[in-house]
Amino acid sequence: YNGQTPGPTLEAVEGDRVRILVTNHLPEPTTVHWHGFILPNGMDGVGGLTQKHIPPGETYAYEFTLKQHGVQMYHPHSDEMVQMAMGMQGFFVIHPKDGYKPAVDRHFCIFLQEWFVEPGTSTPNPNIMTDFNLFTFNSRVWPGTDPLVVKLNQRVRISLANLSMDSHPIHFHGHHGWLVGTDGGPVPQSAWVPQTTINVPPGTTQTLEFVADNPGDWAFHCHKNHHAMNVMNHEIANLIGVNQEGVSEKVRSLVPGYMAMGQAGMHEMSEMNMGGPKNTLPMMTGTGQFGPISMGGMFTVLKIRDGITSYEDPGWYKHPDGPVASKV
Ligand SMILES: [Cu+2]
Repeated sequence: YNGQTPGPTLEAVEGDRVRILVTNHLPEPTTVHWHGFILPNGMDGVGGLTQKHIPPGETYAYEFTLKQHGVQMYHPHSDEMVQMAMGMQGFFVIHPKDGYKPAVDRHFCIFLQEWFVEPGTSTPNPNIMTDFNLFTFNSRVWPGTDPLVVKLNQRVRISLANLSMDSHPIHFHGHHGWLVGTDGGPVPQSAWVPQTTINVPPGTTQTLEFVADNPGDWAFHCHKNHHAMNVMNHEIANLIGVNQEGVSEKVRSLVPGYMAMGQAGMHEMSEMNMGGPKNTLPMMTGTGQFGPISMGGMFTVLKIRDGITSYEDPGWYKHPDGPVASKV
């Protein structure tokens, strides 16, 4: 949308009347569905059912009044499988007309996505149904994901949206938070459920709120372990505990450069870059102040700091008072 994925985050206030012009620059028809909106049926954007598909080159108008508040999505309802797999999706945040209670200081929006990009190619393959190889926050994999920079004691909202084929249980460290809203609207405060992991099923948004009262660098990631890694072959043999002594030399006489790996686990993958076809990524990557972080995919760092004056990346946490686990 507008040359980017996710598309631009649209923001408006409950009660606003909005008019959205959609010009189809695709080589095939499309529509835009306003996911979770209470609106007139003819504005719902389901091609063939509630409107004509928008032909290539034409502009259609959607116009409706926002009768609700919450974090919603927009996406095509015309050749959905291909168009969503190619990245057509975006947030539409409707703010409450009376403000948030309690007031919120920082609000992040993160789209959870999965892709299959054949190594050496650059076009996502929409025909893949289960075995994806790239898992992204706002179309980026760790360590290219943005850090979530927050001032100490701020009240933070993180809205998570999912139009992929799998659920994504998003886990955050060092804090307890609450599920405060979905694409079905706000959850009354009396019903807030304490959480450290928010599961985000396909076709939903889930909004997490917490008070950032514990300074540090806190991991923030999908808890499906294969989703917090980059491209890997899922059909390799399991070599954990297998004595590979002498095997490397024998195989190397047939396959130059062969390395036997995996006997003790996969950590060694995070310390070497084995190279690969163009446009591929190491399976585990990113380096912190204490060594390789051995993650990828849906992973970023929530950086909570006292005394910062901007939201630029403040670098690694310096542990001024706190202990750090170390050799005894
Ligand atoms: Cu996931």
